[in-house]
Amino acid sequence: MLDIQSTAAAAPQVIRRDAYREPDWLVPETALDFRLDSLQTRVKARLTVVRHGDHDRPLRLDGDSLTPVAVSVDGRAVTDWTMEDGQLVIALSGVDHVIETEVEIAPELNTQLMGLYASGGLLCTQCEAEGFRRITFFPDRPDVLSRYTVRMDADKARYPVLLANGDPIASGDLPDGRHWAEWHDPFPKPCYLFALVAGDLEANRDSFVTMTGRKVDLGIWVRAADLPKTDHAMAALKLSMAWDEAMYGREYDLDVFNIVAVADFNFGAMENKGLNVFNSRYILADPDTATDMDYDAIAGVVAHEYFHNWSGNRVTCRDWFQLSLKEGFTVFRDQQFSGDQGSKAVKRIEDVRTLRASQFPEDSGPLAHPIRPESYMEISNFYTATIYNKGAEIVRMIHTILGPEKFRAATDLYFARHDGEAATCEDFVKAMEDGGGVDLSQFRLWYSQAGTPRVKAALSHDGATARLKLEQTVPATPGQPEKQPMLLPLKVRLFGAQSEAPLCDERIVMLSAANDEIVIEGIEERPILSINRGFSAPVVLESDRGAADLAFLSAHDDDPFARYEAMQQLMVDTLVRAVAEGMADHGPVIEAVRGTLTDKALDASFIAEAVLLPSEAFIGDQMLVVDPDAINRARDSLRAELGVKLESAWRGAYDSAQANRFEYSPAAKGARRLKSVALGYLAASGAKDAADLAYAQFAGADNMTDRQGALGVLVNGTSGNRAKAIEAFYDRYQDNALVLDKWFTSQALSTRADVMDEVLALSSHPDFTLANPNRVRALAGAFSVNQRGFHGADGRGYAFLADIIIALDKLNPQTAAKLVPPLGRWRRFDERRAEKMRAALQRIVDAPGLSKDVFEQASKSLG
Ligand code: 0A1
Ligand code: ZN
Repeated sequence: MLDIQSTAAAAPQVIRRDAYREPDWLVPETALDFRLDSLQTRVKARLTVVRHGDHDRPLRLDGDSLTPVAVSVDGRAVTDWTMEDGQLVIALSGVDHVIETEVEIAPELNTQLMGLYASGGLLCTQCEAEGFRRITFFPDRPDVLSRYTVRMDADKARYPVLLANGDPIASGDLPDGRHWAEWHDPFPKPCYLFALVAGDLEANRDSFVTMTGRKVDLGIWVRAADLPKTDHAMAALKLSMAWDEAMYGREYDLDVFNIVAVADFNFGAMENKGLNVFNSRYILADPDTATDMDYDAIAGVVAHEYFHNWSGNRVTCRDWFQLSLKEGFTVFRDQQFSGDQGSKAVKRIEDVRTLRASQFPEDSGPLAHPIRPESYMEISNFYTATIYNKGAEIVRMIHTILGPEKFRAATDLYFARHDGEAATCEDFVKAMEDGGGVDLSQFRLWYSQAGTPRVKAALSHDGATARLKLEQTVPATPGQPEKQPMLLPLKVRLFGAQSEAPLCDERIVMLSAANDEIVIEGIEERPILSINRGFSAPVVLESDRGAADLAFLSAHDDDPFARYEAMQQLMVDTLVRAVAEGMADHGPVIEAVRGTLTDKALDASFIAEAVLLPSEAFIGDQMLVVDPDAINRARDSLRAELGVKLESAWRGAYDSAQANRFEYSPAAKGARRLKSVALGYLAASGAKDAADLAYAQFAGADNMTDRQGALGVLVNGTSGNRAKAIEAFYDRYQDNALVLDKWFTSQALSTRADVMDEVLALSSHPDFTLANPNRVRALAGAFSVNQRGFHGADGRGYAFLADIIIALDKLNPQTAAKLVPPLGRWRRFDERRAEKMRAALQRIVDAPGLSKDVFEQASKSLG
């Protein structure tokens, strides 16, 4: 007999890029009316709809978990509508109509944090990508642009502040302690940019005068107690506004720009038109609670969201396959901005480190996808390092190919051509070609081919001629077994081994074929190759440069990124050999680090980056089969020897930064960074006084960078100061959620053998909760990138993560799905670990009632 009772849920529908069709109906005007209440919010929508094209298809309005209370067409109540897969379907006879709907929603019960939800007593919205359909019935797709008027009323005591997109129009009081406000946004926008916030908030107010002399009122809205922590974000906002005018000619276009900070948020922040909503971790900062890294991240995210006003809002995306059109470009813009605020070189190093830590693994695993994907089940799974960070690298390469002036001409053309439109990646590339006067035909492969290209470089020298042989391959990725060669802009320069001077100018080699040979004449002495300077192409480079040449470049290259890179390569080569052979000669690394550490011409922030060993995960990425224990031993041993052999240099670096009082400046930040790096090496050396030094730094710090830096060192150790510091930190900050996240993370990143037990205990701590995404990421997210802890041979790390994912999926599928990828790396591990990782993934896939978010990630990860 046929088993018709099969319980297997139908696999979610796959959406394909090539299935794009223009919308059947447009919505030029939208009026929304909210009667706000945490448990019972009534939403009335009035849509002016216009038939688009010659067809007789009905109007389909997307809805997710909505039930219509009332529907009317042109002022008359109708009942002949139907519901199909959540959509409200209404047959219409004319060319234009006015559609009114009414629904009720319960923000307090919305644990997904998509749509209208409650966070710490506030009501706020998150609509990107498909959250608006959880608020009201609407064609929830980015190519339907509408002008919005929003009226809301609410209890005045609970929700004294009522904000929405655009400009405030009117407000007033109502009977029964309620009040109302109306906002109007003159710019047509897709519904993913809609936002509303209601709550008991106070504003840090300021203003900005634009390049044409218009005054814009700025407000950063937070709980009253947090007001003193908003000055840094406000300064960053004003800097961003001025920078976008100077660098891209982009002026802000409304009279008001508001930002709201909320405690519960799935991502970093959201660029809603005129009303950005932020995860509070990217707004709130003071020296006592935020690290220098937090300060930098705040400035970067404030800039990112602000820059979206042009790259994303004025020119938006036609469909979600074009996501990198706004995200890759905007990340590139925020990276440029941050580079301009401090050291460009250090910013580039940080960005490349992020790319290698999060995007390269994605590109070489089961979830690899091009920056313009071909298909998805759940779009929120595609807010990835590939779309964002690789997308930014691709825009950066266009910038490199065009040069700054032509790039500016091309972006001007792009904004002028597509202002007010929903555009595609192809539109962007075309504008770059037309504005820059170049042919980017082959370059377009970067949009369609996934995988990180590998480049082999070999330099030979004969007489006065240097020959650079280049070979590129692009690895196979899921669904893309065969690849074509890409266009790779490689910045190259040669240095003289004897003269220690450059032998030629920097040139950009455009590698377009699988193999090529570049000839450079007039090279009279043995040349040393500096290649992919500034990380001009996002590739993995293999070269035959030995330890001596890498050490030379780490000391003499004139490109600071290339110096850093040479040092990293030297360290990686040494560590990979140590893992393979059980030992390696540490001498060249130690001497190169000594040279950098004692080079008076270098600034502290650069030194701190350059002397850091590559992470265990990155070392693993270089190996066919990752052996976490051997990597850990090799890295610890090199670290210890660096600590011992250079002890006096570390002490010197530590002491020279010790006396500084807190100040937020590039020089002071660099000094603090180097201080904590030096402390880490002293602890690794086994120096008797290291734990006391760390505890003294912890207890005496006047800022969070020093305090957390010391805590990180103590947490890895065994001294009695460890427990004391963990407890003191908790006691001091237990009422500050953002700092408590650091407390969880510091322990989750511990390098001790008992980290799994500690993480399990922390997951039962009264302050651990699945309801807050930051807290989940602080513990489970951080632990999953702690290679030695997470990949403990007993497999308990995998089981722990699977348990969290399954439990969280019931509340917040988006955040749960983001935790899956570390399990998908099973192919890279030995069979015993791989088996346990697959079992964890299978248990997730088999969990009853699984969301499509987690199903997509886990089933693709099983491969
Ligand atoms: N567009 C935002 C990212 C973002 C995406 C989805 C969200 O929904 C939960 C929230 C934010 C950005 O790039 O900053
Ligand atoms: Zn963005």
